[in-house]
Amino acid sequence: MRYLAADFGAGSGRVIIGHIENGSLQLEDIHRFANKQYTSGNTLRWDFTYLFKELKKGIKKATQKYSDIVALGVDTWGVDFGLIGRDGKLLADPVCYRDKRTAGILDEAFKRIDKADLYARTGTQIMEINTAFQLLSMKLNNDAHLNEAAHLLFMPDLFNYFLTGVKKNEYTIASTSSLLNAQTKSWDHEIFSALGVPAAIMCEMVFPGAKIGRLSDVLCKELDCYPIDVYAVGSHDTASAAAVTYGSGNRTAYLSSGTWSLMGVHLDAPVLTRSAMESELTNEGGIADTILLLKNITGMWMLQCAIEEWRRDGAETGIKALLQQAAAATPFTAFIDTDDKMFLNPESMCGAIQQYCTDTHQPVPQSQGGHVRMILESLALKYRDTLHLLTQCSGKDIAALHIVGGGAQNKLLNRFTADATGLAVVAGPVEATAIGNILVQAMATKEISDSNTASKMVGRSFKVQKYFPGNKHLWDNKNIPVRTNPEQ
Ligand code: LFR
Repeated sequence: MRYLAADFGAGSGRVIIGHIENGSLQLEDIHRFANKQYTSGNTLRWDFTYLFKELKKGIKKATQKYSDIVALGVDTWGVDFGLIGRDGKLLADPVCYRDKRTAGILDEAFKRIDKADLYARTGTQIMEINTAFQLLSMKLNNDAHLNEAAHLLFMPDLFNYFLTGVKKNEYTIASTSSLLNAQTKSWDHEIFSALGVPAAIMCEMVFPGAKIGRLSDVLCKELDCYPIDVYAVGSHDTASAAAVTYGSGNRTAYLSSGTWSLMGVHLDAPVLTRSAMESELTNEGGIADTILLLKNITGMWMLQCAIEEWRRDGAETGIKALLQQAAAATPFTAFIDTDDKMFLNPESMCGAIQQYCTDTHQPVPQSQGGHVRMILESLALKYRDTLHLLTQCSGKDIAALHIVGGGAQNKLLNRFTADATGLAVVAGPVEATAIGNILVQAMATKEISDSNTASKMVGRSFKVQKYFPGNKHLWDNKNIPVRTNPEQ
């Protein structure tokens, strides 16, 4: 029995086959592809047709190789969505959360709903990118597609719809929207009416493990493949990745490290306090009825943009060499708040970094290695500060940190993180999101009995690396200077 995980990240996507052999989970990469936003007119969008084509390629390759694929699950980044017209067609490519349409939208939102009330209902970190604010900006611009829309499907829902013809909203991805009530786990109609956003476009909610449907006949014919059941998984990539860290123990925090760094703790119930709101923590849906209290931190995005910029300028250095240069660069020259709005989607990331340093009276890094070191050290400090907030708001006494995802491969950052936080760090597996996705499918088909068994299987199946803190004293007096003119 084999499972297919389709995992779409903001920078790349992959289709991975999983199967259980002698109590251990085996993975096989079957298809990988790049992902990137594109600009059409003034709008930043995702190329859904291309992404769906790549998913189909993955399904075709997998079904040609194996005849025993029983299930498929899709996970993606959060908050973004496609609108479906009355004729069942996608009205336009989904807009990317980094698009400028939501710049300044929070002022408009809070004229309509009280910030603390919104947080108490949803428990969602208030970020301009959230679905609720994207929809509000469309409404304020009298957006034709919003007026025409019959259904809203979040990114994973959209793939599931094109695979099966079934329109559902999955809970974990819905929990990134700022439209979901954290206690009832259903749409909060008062938020819709306060913002003037139509609740009628939302679909029936499904939870991880629910069967959505089967690959449609048309698709099976097109791909010359046999039918496969499509399941709702932790379809928010963060939920799937965090699922892999359940077994790490009650005193271990997790960090899902990719384009974003999602750092948090597993809880049974949401923390909807003012202090959680002020700490900018979010309560997102996890699998198996848990809550992920976490912070969205800008992660590898800055590094990805800087590398892309050096490549465009013909000054590309491979990541390995860059990390070596960073390791040799002078420590602690400057720190940036990676979550400053100026880094969301700047024309030049290096330019934005320089601006931040100038604004905060710090020396501007000169070399590529210097830039990389400063980004990584700043991230490590952000992790340290976030752990304090998580401890305060959850009451958990955090003793270790489990890093999963692509960023777990960054040894220099892992070392900085152990040193800055003073915690033991466990790093890996890299493909946590696909693993979490597959585990939910295997629980749905009853090949795995429950999440405890799933956690033990993860422990047996994947190697991890350990880092122990040293030099904490060097980090203790370091702080990230805040810009005093953040509106620019
Ligand atoms: C990570 C992630 C975060 C979400 C961000 C934007 O990939 O899903 O959880 O806040 O992307 O959607």
